[in-house]
Amino acid sequence: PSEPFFVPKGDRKAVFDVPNNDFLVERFRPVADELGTRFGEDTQVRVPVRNISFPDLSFVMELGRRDNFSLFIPRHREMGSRLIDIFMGMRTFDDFLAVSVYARDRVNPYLFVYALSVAILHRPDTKGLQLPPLTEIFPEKYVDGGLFERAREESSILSEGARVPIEIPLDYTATDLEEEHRVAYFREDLGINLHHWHWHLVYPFSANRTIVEKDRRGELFYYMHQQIVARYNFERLCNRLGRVKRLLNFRDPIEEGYFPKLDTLVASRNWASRHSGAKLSDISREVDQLRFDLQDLDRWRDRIIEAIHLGRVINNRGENVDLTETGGIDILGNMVEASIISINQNLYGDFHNFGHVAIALAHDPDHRHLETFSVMGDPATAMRDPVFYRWHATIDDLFQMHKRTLPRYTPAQLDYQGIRISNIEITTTGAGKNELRTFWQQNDIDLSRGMDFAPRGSVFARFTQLAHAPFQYKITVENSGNERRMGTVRIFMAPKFDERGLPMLFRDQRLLFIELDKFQVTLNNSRSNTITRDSSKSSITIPFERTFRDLEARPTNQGELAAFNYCGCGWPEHMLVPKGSQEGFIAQLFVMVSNIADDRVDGSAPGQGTCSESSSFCGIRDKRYPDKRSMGFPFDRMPRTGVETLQQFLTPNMAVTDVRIVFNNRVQAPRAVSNTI
Ligand code: CUO
Repeated sequence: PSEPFFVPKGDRKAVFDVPNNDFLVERFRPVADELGTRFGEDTQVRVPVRNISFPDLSFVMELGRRDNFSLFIPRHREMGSRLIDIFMGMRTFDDFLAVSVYARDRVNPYLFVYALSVAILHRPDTKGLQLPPLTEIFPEKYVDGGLFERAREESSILSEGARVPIEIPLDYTATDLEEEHRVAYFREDLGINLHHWHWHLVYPFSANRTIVEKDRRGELFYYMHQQIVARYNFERLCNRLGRVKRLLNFRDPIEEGYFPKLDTLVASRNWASRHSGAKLSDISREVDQLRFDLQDLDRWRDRIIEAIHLGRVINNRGENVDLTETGGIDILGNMVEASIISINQNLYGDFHNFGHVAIALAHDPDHRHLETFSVMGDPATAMRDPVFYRWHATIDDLFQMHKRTLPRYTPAQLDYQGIRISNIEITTTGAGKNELRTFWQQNDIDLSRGMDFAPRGSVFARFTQLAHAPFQYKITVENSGNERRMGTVRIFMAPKFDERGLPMLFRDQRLLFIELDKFQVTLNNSRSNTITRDSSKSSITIPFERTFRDLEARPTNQGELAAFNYCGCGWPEHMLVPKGSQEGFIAQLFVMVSNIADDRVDGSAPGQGTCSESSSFCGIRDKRYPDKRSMGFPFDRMPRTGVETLQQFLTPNMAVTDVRIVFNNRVQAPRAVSNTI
């Protein structure tokens, strides 16, 4: 990155005063003054850097400056953990700053930004420090590679005020000849990919245990990715595509090809493509010190499945540990992923991560072509590739296998005695009752932080995304008890019909329910409590500004500071509602008010605290997950015997209504651009 990572965008003209002889890499020493002048022009802020004795970075520097970095490759992962440890181990902020500046000029930039981001998210003294969006640091992970030449052209010929945004067409990676391309707008959405990257920063699977061991992280790995697959399937049904197929046989050719058309600016390479019909192979790459066979994946999966069916796993000491009704899923999540807190990595391996690796290296499994991994090897880019969803459908299937072994929820567990929902509806301004509206929206992002060019200043890329009109839920609830009572409102939506246009079986539909919102309410003891709630308040989303912009406004008090950076994690608000269809896609809206006694967690509640907007997907920093129920409740388990349809599943504290999602193929011009231009 050409901009100093630490300096907020408002104060862009800043340089680091590095002590003594340690200015940039030694090779550039002869031109140091010249460089200092060029980058120091108009300097307003000088950041002094302490002279400290620097830690040994030799292991971390074994990854070349111009190589790509993958969290999924164990050796890279170890380097990441080492660097995170170094950053976390600095006793004061000044020491941390000094070592960061020192590392920045030596370490591979992808590795550096990853480790620095994790450290900033977890150090107590950097809680208020903002992470710039990754789209700005490494725009090449998000936009068509051809764009950068044009951006350079624009910037070198025109002054900042005269530059116009460079438009990225919606369809640039494929055509409709490829069926899968119909859902490219979802896979390639910048906000979705930023969310996924940020989620993995907040929940790294490899680092110091104190960072990794967060409340219910294994379960959240399951739930957040289950919801991604559910949302993708919902989106597919809107586009007349069938639900995504699991990747069951690792020797079968993979039908879905993907040509990302992304460059790596650092490595000066294209991200590798995968042709349709590509096959996976055993991996043997000296360069990555990586060797494993597809049979290892088979073996790990067999052992995981055996453990699920036995209802217990074997830990590192050879002892049996039961997969219990509430805690089993957390053990499985960490074990399947696998995170360093896997209960037994020798036995259950590294199934999910090595699946990413095998797919990411399908084009050069033994490094004979000197190629590196493809988009599946990086959480910042993986969701672009159709195979991501096939892989995560496979992973989710393991979790569902476990969920199918659990006792079904009884009506008593689902119901909330004395609470009855009498009506639910959705209102969208300018639309009929229970109608949702979607359309295309253009937006601009600044590429300049991630590019080193002169003259400097902003250069914008204009991209097109799905969006929806804001809407409101109105829920009428009766409380027949004598007292006020609290409850948790849980709102989900799923397609009503399957691929053939037939009403969905509940046992299939429950896996397609996507969470829209979750919040606590107090109900008066009256016939009708009316609850209204804006869609923008959703428990899974963060606002557009949060996803894409540096936040200019600094938080004002300690409490806000504490939670500030969790803000970057969250489903982008513009992708809350699936696309629907022009004729109107019929979905079912589900609302439930559950009994607070079974929901409440001491000291933590959904959406409470600053920057806890996306608490359902991201949790809340330094707090327990704010909902005691199993994640995905009430749809996470098989329905009780006799329940074949959604209607039969309902208890009085639940309600369902049909909604239509109407898509309009018009493109809305960009909203007001950020105040950073
Ligand atoms: Cu998020 Cu596979 O875990 O990418």
